[in-house]
Amino acid sequence: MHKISDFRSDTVTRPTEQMRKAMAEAIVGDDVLGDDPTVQELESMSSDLMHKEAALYVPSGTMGNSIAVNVWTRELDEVIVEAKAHIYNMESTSITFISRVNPRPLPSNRGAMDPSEVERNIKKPSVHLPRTSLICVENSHNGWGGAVVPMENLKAIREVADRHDVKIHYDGARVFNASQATGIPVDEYAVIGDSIMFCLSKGLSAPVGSILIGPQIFIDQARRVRKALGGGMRQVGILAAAGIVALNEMVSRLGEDHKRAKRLAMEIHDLPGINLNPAHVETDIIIFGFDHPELSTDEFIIKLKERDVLALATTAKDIRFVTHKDVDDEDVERTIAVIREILL
Ligand code: TLP
Repeated sequence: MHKISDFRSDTVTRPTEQMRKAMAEAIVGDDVLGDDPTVQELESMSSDLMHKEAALYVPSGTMGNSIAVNVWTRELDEVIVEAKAHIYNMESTSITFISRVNPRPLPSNRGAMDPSEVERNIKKPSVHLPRTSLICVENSHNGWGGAVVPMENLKAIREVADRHDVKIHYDGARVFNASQATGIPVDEYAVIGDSIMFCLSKGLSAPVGSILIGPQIFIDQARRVRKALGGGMRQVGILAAAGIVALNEMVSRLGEDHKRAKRLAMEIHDLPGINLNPAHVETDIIIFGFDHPELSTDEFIIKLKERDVLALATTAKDIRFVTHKDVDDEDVERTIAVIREILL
């Protein structure tokens, strides 16, 4: 009997045995009072890794991004975001809800915004116009099917930001995937952002948690905002212990996920109803357009589920599969066979 092959997200990954052991044995303190040694170890490992001054353990990527926007902006400001960015589309309007700033979405080429368009959208503040205080970049880019935004593009946007004294927040939920795909070390990506957030709970398989990293003065304020949002956690070294294992053990295996995503994409891209360029599958995410003469997107998802394959419809016309450590080669081969059976 096969198991359920769950491709909905890399967030579904279960903690490893090593993580569970580390969690059981974690030395803890009260992190809101600032004395949980395991959280401190995870935070200093993270800031060292990214070559920045300080880091803050937060419950989720959404909270990390929300805090960053809040610290870098004030009311009446504007934030430039890429039109399909997670921070703009998938975080329940946190930019406006929490920080009451105006998002300015810009189009892109697979996540890479045109630097001159970015520059054109930096406002000269006036009584009519908001001040542009922040640009958000995302890499790898979830909404663009795990696309890796080219480093030259990110550097050009950094130059624009520097010319106009605007900050950059880097949503690096999957920066380790980008780094595995390109061979560029994560700290080189981190240089692009004044702050960067990465997730421990996606491909890296920790049960909970993300890290926000930046200058000490930014993190000091971020810590206060985290508390205000209810994100101060007490003996949370229990969870941070799994994060330490994630950073030590799980980064180097992400390439396996990318290979499996590529294999799946290569085998299904030319089936009826699927609109997918396998060359666009660069990391662990596959997003394809679905337009079948007999099956709606929802019907296709249901047929997959009846065969113990889980995927997500991200829009009425798009479907997402994500590979991760809990779907192995056998899951991928079985899923290819299931998709062929449904569509042919
Ligand atoms: N993405 C989740 C869902 O929200 C869609 C997923 O399954 O991929 N930035 C990026 C680029 C993300 O992909 C996500 C999560 C987040 C931020 C937010 O992280 P969490 O879920 O920890 O709040």
